Amino acid sequence: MPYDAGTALVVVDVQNDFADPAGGLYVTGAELIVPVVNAEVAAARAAGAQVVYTTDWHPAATPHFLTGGGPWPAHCVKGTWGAELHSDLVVDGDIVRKGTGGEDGYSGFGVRDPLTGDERTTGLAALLRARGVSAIVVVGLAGDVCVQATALDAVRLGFATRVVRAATASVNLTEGDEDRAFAAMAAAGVEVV
Ligand code: VGL
Ligand code: ZN
Repeated sequence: MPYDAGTALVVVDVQNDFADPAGGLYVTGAELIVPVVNAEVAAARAAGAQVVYTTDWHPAATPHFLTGGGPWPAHCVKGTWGAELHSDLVVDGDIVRKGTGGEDGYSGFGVRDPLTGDERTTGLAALLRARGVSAIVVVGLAGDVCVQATALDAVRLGFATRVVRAATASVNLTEGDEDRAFAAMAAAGVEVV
């Protein structure tokens, strides 16, 4: 990908619970994208682009989890091994946490309380704008969940947005979710490469 100082690479949720086969919400093939993500990090850094990492960072009990009435097995509980970034990931930039108050935190830009519908920003957009960023490249996990939500929000917020599909892996909770997610991103104006 072409990077420059006005571009940020946003690495979404490359955490053990998604990326390690022993993780609580393992995404099939996710460990295989880590070197692809690392190559993007290296290219971004070499071009003077920002690199920012998001992390799903949930309390132990949340309506986001099956135990609280939500759709997901427990994952990325703050302070646990599963919430740590994958040990092979090159980490060279700020880390933005999402879902810390028990909300759904699908997008790196904002979270939503599934009970009240209250929405709150993570501060990512402000951080990027303060650094003169107008374009973002999104990679990471999962392609059909948090990558999709992050990329759609980025377009909505006015960033020129690309997703590197080979640097993502998807949950496919329902067969075809990944293809539908990439079609939706492309339809919204995301450049899928
Ligand atoms: C994610 C499901 C639940 C993700 C986060 O990072 O894609 N997926 N929470
Ligand atoms: Zn989550």
